[in-house]
Amino acid sequence: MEESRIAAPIGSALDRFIKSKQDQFAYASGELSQLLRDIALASKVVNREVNKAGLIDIMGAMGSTNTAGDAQQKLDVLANIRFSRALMKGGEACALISEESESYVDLNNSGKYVIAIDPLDGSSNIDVNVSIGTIFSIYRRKSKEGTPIQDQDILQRGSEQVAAGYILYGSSTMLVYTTGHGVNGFTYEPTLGEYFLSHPDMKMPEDGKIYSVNEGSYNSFSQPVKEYIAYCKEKNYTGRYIGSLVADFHRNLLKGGIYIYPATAKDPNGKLRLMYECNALAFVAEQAGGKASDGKNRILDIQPTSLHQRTPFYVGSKKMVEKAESFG
Ligand code: P6P
Repeated sequence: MEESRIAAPIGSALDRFIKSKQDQFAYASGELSQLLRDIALASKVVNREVNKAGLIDIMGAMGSTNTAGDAQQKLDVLANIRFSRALMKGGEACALISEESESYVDLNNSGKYVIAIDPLDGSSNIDVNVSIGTIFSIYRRKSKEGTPIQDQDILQRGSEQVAAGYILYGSSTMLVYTTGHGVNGFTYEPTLGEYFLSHPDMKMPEDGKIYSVNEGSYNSFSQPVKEYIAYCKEKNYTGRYIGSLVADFHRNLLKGGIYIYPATAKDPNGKLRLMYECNALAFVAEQAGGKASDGKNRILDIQPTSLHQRTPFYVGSKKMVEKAESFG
């Protein structure tokens, strides 16, 4: 039996796990290994910064510099720098799409991959010690290596992702990713500086009783969204909304549930970004047996027309998303 068909034992290190699954990745496993190693490396640095942010904030309150004497950078800018540098040095990515950069960043190397990333989603929650996350998508470039990056490399449908995932900086830090053959979760062991398989073959419960939506915007929701919320209340579902997409998504992945960020008066196309938030989580959700749409259309089928375009986002347990969609 091919090694990739054998379930990797809990506790497998990330690198070894990737190598054991190499025939599941359409391209050279070494390239994926390097890409995930680059992302994991940056996440370890961000994790360290996030975990001491509170302390530095306290110190920073005493002056405009942190204990190291550096001007304190906003963590999401710092995270963007860390991920950009790691990917540039790793050499496998030729371009980077980031929430923190207006245009894509040409990494000026012969890499075969394009990365879309939200370096630190929910960073405003750091001050109140709420979990935050990094969200990433990995695409294969379409144009010939060594030629200038083209729109066809950048504006790809979510269905073109070759890998995607997130890092959750929470009570423990986790890396969850898919290459299109299921979803696996790794927990970071800081004393060893390594991610270890803790959640093999993750499956999102087909149904659930948790709904995540910011009801503060209720008055500007469409009638169908209001009707679905009323349905959840009639069914005595639990409302859980952390205000941190990765944290809400991860809980719903484990326990079953739905996260909805619909169109609102303030954000008529929804608040969340297709390229570096929704596509990655939609890929993970589908690979775990869940569903993701904009309320009507499959997220992964949406053809992007601009880097930072927004979309309404319904993601979670398949039956819950289908029920929400059924209200029109
Ligand atoms: P609101 C954080 O800014 C974020 O992008 C997601 O992580 C989170 O789910 C959402 O926005 C919160 O937005 O409008 O409910 O505060």
